[in-house]
Amino acid sequence: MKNRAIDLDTFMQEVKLRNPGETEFHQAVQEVAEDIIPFVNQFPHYNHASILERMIEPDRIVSFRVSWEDDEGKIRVNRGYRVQYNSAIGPYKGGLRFHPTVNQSVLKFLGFEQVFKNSLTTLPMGGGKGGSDFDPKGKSDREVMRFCQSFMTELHKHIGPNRDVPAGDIGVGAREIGYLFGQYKRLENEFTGTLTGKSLEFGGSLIRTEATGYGTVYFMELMLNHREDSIKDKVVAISGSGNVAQYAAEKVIQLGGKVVTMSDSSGFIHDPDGIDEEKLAFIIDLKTVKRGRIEEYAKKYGCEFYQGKKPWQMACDIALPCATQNEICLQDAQTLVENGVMAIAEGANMPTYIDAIHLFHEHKILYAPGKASNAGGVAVSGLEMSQNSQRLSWSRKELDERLQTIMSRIHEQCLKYGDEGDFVDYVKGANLAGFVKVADAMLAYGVV
Ligand code: NDP
Ligand code: 2IT
Repeated sequence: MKNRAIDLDTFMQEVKLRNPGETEFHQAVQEVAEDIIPFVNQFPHYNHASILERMIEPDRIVSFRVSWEDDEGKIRVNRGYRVQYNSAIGPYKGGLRFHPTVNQSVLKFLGFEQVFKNSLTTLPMGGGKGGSDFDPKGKSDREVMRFCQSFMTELHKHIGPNRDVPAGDIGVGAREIGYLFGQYKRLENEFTGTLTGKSLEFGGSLIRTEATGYGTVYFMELMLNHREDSIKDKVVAISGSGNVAQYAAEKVIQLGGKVVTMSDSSGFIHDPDGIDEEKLAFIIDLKTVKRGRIEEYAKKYGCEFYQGKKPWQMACDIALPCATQNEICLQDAQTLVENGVMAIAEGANMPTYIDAIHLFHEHKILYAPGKASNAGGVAVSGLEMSQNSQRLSWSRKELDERLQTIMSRIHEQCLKYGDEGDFVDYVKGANLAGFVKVADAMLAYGVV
């Protein structure tokens, strides 16, 4: 019997019933379903094979206890996860997030988006995501090490270079990857490329640290170039001050734009003179070495710090949300539009609510969803896997060129499916292009 055409509301009701309380996951599915449902109704061989229904269900979810001892000798308990979402086009691939807000809904939304993103990179990677509700903030290096070792003692059973290759995300940077990889190697007694984002001494790739931020800005430049414009002389508001925000800022500065805001979970700083390379070096040291707060920038450079506020209230030409999910609500979007924003590219995953995306579209503002614009990070992770398999390392120049080529291929795929003449719908373009490759692989495998 053949499936009938799918209706978005009925489909979303079913998703909510089957995944109760998982609001972030519902949001990520809705954003994709708005584009995919009309498409699978138009090309019913996908619908008849229930491909979308299969794609929203993860292959498996592993959830486990992580016990560890703090510096006072107290035993702490956290919860660890790995969501292995889809391996149709390659081994599961995606980051690990350590943050107190981590739960199954957050990791399912991230894993689901990762499937589409990894497909867009043109590299052979499936999608997955993992992490823990562990909060690295305020913990000593030794506490972080003991947590990572305990986490990996369980996770190692489920990952491997051809099975599942984790990397970093919020709260997981070079320090954590070092501890995680060290424990993986000990347990498996093998030196493989099972994690990416490794340091250069033990199989890491040049440009991986910069890749997500650089890639986001390359994508922004591609969108602007398509409208015969560029980043040069534009005023840019960035949120976040972690890995992605830092290197997005660096690339904007290199391309002649003026970065006026950065933020953390306490608030944002506004520097009307612009954050230059020297000031950015202060932020990178503050955040990655001293693990301090962005407010210290305002004290050092005598500019304004807005406690508990988001940067979107400041006038800008370009907005680059690079902190976390749901940081641009409808009201923020309205303010951005009123202040004349011309383009948004997401460095973070799902930082924009759906009604805010619709508002940008109504105003024909260039808007790149994270699954397209932040794919440079996982793309260079894919290149780290290739280098590890070859037991070679490529030069910075070669990797930066490959990153730029991948970002322009993603842009081309978005145009292929999202160009509507006077406007490019990058959400639709990314969703459809990401979907088709995975869906066609799943069709080839039969009913799995
Ligand atoms: P980091 O941990 O390096 O930095 C996160 C930044 O976001 C910090 O400034 C942090 O502030 C801020 N932040 C985190 N949670 C919140 C919150 N709930 N409210 C306000 N601010 C918050 O992470 P990354 O830079 O790696 O990741 C940032 C985003 O980019 C995430 O959405 C991630 O999924 C996405 N991403 C990351 C990739 C990567 O390669 N690292 C690849 C693709 C996407 P504070 O210091 O106060 O916690
Ligand atoms: O969201 C993401 O794409 C990442 N956190 C990077 C994943 C990776 O495997 O490099």
